[in-house]
Amino acid sequence: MSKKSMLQTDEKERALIVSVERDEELLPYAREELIALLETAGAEVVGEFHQRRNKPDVAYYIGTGKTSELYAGVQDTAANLVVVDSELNPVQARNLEEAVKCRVIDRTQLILDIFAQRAQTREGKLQVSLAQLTYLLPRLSNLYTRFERQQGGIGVRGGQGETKLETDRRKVRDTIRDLEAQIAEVRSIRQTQRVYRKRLPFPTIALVGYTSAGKSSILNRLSGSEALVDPRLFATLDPTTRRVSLPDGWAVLLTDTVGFIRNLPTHLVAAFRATLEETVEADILLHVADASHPHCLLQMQAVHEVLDQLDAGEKPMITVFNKCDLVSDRYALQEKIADTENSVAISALTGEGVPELMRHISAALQGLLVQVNVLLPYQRTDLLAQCHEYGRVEKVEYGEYGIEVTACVTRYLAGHLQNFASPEIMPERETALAENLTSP
Ligand SMILES: Nc1nc2c(ncn2[C@@H]2O[C@H](COP(=O)(O)OP(=O)(O)OP(=O)(O)O)[C@@H](O)[C@H]2O)c(=O)[nH]1
Ligand SMILES: [Mg+2]
Repeated sequence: MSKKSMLQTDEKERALIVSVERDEELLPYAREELIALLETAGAEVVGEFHQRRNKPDVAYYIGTGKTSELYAGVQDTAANLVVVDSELNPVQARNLEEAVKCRVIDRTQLILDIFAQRAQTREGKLQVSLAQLTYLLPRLSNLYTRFERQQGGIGVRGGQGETKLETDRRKVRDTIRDLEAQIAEVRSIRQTQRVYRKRLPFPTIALVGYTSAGKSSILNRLSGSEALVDPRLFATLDPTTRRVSLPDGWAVLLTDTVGFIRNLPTHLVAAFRATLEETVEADILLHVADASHPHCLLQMQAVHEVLDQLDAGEKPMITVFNKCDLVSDRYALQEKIADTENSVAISALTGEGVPELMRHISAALQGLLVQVNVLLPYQRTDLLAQCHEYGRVEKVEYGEYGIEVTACVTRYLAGHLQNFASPEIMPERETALAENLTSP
């Protein structure tokens, strides 16, 4: 990692977590997830404060009484970080930080920080920086307050500090514009690669799902590749595409990408929108869910919400209940499958259910294929080769007028072949052939 992340300092952060939850049932789940996020970011959780309230406090997020308790908690545990399990508005963040005399960050910042640690490609890094700066802009003045408190305000006090704040706001806005321009440039390069990929008439499948559901493990299992698999959250950030051969002879392109999470920060969805949209532009979505997770259905719902935001909610989808090796209640698993259209239970770890998943993929592919009947001129054996490579050839006859081919191919290839559609009657066949020979 070249750049030190916001969270990681030389010492391990000692974090106190704070949450306000209306739904008592959700509390343990939200708590566990926040702890997992903190561990992923490399911090140690030294204490917890939970409050059940209908609505967070406008000024402090938690009530004033709880704020005093939190201040005492910070002193007792020598915490150097308070993490709030929600998105704080700039005023709440400032007030709380002043009251507890400790750095306060929210769940959004924590997730942005993890993304910053994870980003590998130039595009990934640019997108994370953009999300971070967009988040920071309305909160810049908080940083100054923090700085004044820590540094005794020397050099940033009063009017001078204000002027500096304005200058810095301008600088941040300029940097945001610059980042957007750079992202647009990187994107146009990727667009070219994508057009090239689209020219290959392989059907495309995208793995989507909650973070840590096992998407990369499934990519590895199906393609024999070695994408990064990690128990920590958001192991994968940048999309990876692999070719997968199905037992019935078809090949598909399978793309693995960033996982989703409940309340995925809007800044991140916005910054990653292009990457995500490209991914979900696939012909079929493979929605991977962790069947062993106690809140599997809640996680699936969160995934559907993000997909809806990306206008991909209506795509053909196979739901994959993964990690079935960890599920002891097989009856409950069967119920999940029965309740979810086009779903299958697998274990990427043991391979259980993988043949059935392959069958589901093959069946979904059938919906994308069309049967063509063409008469190819002898000069276009390249098209016959493409039918063999990317489709299934059912009949080939070398005749006087050309090569008669019946094949099942993707719609894309069928589009290319339609110029050669085989006419039924001989005189028309001659006309067609003549046209074919003159077409470019
Ligand atoms: N027991 C069991 N563990 C699994 C299975 N599939 C994945 N895992 C584990 O779950 C963890 C997350 O797996 P990944 O494949 O990295 O999950 P992912 O969905 O790609 O996660 P992100 O990239 O972080 O969004 C790893 O520790 C895997 O070893 C499975 O079928 N059974
Ligand atoms: Mg992954």
